[in-house]
Amino acid sequence: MGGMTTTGLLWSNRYIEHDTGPHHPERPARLSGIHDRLEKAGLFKRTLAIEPRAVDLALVARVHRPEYIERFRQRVERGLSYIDTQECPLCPVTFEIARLAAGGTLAACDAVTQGQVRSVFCAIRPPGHHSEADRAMGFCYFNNIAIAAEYLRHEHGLSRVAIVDWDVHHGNGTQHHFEADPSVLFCSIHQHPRTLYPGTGFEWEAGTGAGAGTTLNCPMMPGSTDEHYYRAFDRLILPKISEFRPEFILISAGFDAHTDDPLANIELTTEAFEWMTLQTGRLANELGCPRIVSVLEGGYNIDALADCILAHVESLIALPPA
Ligand code: OKP
Ligand code: ZN
Repeated sequence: MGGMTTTGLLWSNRYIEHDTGPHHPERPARLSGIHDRLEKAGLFKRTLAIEPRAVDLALVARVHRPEYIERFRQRVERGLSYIDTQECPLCPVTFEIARLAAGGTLAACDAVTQGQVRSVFCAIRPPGHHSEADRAMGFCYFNNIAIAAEYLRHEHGLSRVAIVDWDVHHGNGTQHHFEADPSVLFCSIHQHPRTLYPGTGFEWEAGTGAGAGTTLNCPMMPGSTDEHYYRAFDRLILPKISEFRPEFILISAGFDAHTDDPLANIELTTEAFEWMTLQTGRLANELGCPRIVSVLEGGYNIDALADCILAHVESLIALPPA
């Protein structure tokens, strides 16, 4: 298989245009920093370039209330400086770039389902996993991964989609959207909610109604290391995915559990992200579902972020063919 392009890279310089102001951790430099590192490693040559498009708002409306979508659009149009919280600042193109972020994940899903590549990493911002049906939260405006999962279910007709969220913060928006839905498995590993934003993601949050059992939360104590994460993956997350037998795996790939990240207190090395990627990919092969789309969420130390993304994409490329 030498030389065959198996991995796509969704990239657009337009994601740099979402301007969060001078002191915000979720800043444009996150992406420019990644670019230089990936370029030097030759990654743009070893992956298939995938271009984003602006998401159709009807697809956003599967996840967000039309009132919220309209309020977001209008606040940007009126030049207001934030939406719902000052942690979610607005600039003149925030609405447009948020549409491009969600649309990017859909373009990635298309490339994978059409068989152009077996996996895609989406280097997008703003992130999405905290945003709820009717509000922006924690740097997130549109829930990119939830919009992608709904798209796979309804536009591509899939029956079972698994989401693995290893951002250090709990993906509250994603969990709440799929909590009662048995067709989407949501597994999150994050710093314990008693010690970190957003304060949800306890292990007893395990799904509701028909969705009972298709939410899995693995809260991790501050100071947790690679070994603690490996144990949670081996004992809880991988068996859960196995049992669910997904047709497609989406990763909410935040890299802020890295030990050098300024926003949290988990102590992962770069190798842990490589390991989690390889384990997820190998399991996907075993299940006969090699299709993976990974979507950037957090990661706020730019050097660590670039290292981790490089390791993550290299691991996607290195996965044995299904
Ligand atoms: C976004 B993502 C408490 C500060 C919390 C929000 C952090 C959002 C992280 N007032 N700040 O999950 O990386
Ligand atoms: Zn995070």
